[in-house]
Amino acid sequence: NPMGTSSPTSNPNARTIEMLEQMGKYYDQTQDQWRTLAYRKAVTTLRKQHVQISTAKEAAALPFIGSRLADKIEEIVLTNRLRRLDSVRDDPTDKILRLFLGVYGAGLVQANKWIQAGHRTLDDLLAKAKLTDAQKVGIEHYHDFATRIPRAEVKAHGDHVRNALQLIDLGFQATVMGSYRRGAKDSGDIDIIITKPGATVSTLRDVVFHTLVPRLLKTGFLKVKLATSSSSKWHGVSCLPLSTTWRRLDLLLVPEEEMGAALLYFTGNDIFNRSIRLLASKKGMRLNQRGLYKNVIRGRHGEKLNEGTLIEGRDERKIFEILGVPWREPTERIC
Ligand code: DCP
Ligand code: MG
Ligand code: MN
Repeated sequence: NPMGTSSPTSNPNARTIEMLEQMGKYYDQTQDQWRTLAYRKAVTTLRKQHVQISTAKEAAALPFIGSRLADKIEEIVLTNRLRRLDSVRDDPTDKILRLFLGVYGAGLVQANKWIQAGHRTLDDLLAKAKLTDAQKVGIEHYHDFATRIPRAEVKAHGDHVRNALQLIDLGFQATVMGSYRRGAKDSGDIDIIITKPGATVSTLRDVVFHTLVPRLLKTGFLKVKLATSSSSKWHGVSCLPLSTTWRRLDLLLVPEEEMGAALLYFTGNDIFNRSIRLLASKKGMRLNQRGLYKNVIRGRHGEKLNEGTLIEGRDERKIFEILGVPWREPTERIC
């Protein structure tokens, strides 16, 4: 439950939801995106039910619940447990895989390589594996990065970045995005959009990458750069003054004319984004983090054959309007 608001005990399917969430979390840790999504959708469906769903048949009749998931729901209600969950929990190789997949930047290929090489613990990796600088940081701060960040602290990181930015140029704006903008009580990382009305991306880049980031690295607020995934993204680590907990921080530079689409994209959540993009493509349009485009020509398999023409990028509300979707507050964009 990303909002941390609803009380699970009030739902007649609370126990089932709890177990399915654990199963979904397991699949998330093993980077099985398809199953993670399936479990999240099933949980969302179950949350909306006002009666207990106790048989596979009842479950399978609901949206987003396939026959295998339906069987699991019946098993939970009948036996109060889920054998699949017990077995994955106890499998030692699986535990190590999940441990290694929790290292920042490590994917399935890397994690399996470490296992193949005989490594079993994070200390093994530090002592014996050849690691990138980012992986080293990911291991040394494994616990910090696995800990949720309380909302007040997310805000404090955002304020710190904004204050430093406005000492350089008062025209700059910094907005905290992601789960924070959706109102979550805690977040996995800190996502910040930086913009300045009228400024080009190259100006933004200049100020942020050549002045702001070096300055904040010097003061010790920023600890280390982990990656720059594109020319307008910075992934790294920050730490509040007087704190010792390192946090994952993402900066994204956005020109004013793309702010609406960027706000929409970085507010999420990821499933909401998928469904609104799908809707755009069904209407012959295309939505990405830069804008909404029309006259997109698609081939017989839905693949796009041209880029289309930009219709709207600047205004988040207008993008909803053009798509014919009633406005949804960020806090309502939870799927
Ligand atoms: N996003 C997306 N699809 C992805 C990853 C991200 O659409 N595969 C978008 C929606 C997310 C936003 O980017 O809300 C920020 O990504 P995060 O991974 O930081 O996710 P959240 O901020 O939503 O959650 P968390 O609290 O775990 O950071
Ligand atoms: Mg986030
Ligand atoms: Mn992020």
